Amino acid sequence: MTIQLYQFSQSTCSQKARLCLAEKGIAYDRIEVNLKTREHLEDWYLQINPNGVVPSMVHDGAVILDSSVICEYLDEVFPEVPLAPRDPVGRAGMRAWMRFLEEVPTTAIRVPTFNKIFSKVDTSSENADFETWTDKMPLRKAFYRRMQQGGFAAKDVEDSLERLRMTLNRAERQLTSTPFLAGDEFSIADIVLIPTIVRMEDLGLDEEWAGLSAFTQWYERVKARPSFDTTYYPGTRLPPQPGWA
Ligand SMILES: N[C@@H](CCC(=O)N[C@@H](CS)C(=O)NCC(=O)O)C(=O)O
Repeated sequence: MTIQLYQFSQSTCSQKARLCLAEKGIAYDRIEVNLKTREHLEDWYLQINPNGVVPSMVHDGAVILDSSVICEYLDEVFPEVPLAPRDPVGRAGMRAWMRFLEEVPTTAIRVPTFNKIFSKVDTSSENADFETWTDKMPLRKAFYRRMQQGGFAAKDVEDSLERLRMTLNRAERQLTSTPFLAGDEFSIADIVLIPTIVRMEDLGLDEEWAGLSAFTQWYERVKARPSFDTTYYPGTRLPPQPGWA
């Protein structure tokens, strides 16, 4: 049995797959696809993943795409450490959380993340061919074009923060009655949320949950799990950099 994870260490989507593999104690090969040098847009990678995004997983030759799909696939194929409620209603609840998290905070966190990263390189020669490489993007062309080279507008950042705050408040309500998002046990729903929260912390947005005690306790609980340190090995977080607001 072999598993290869094509991933980028700092990408939140890759972190979801790594969290899942770590929770299940599955051995795999990590293959770094460098987003900074646009390896994900090279032909060899587009043949594996026509969306031109990471992660992609290859299990005994079968290509599995999309971080949430990868997590559910792993849960089906390696059920020894379950990461989903056993009853259908519980599973539906977990999936409803997953869809919400994919649509709302996962897309929202890209805006402040990209402003931090790209405002640093907007005048460099690395970005001079912006049009050329965004042209090759199967999935994110419009997003990058909207950002353009100077970063997203303040209004876009505010909209994103509103969506992140809404997520935190919704999670707080859930976590007041259950220790994890989908109930009593840690599940894929928690995995989908964790990388966004880690990224918020890295961007200095952690004061957003200062008054949310159930949420704060949840975050402490998930950080104490062995899978957290395995996933966030050195170099995986965005360090505060000189000039960062
Ligand atoms: N729905 C996909 C989205 C994957 C995705 O957006 N990956 C990002 C990194 S988190 C990426 O590869 N971005 C490439 C880019 O921005 O050019 C998944 O969850 O796997």
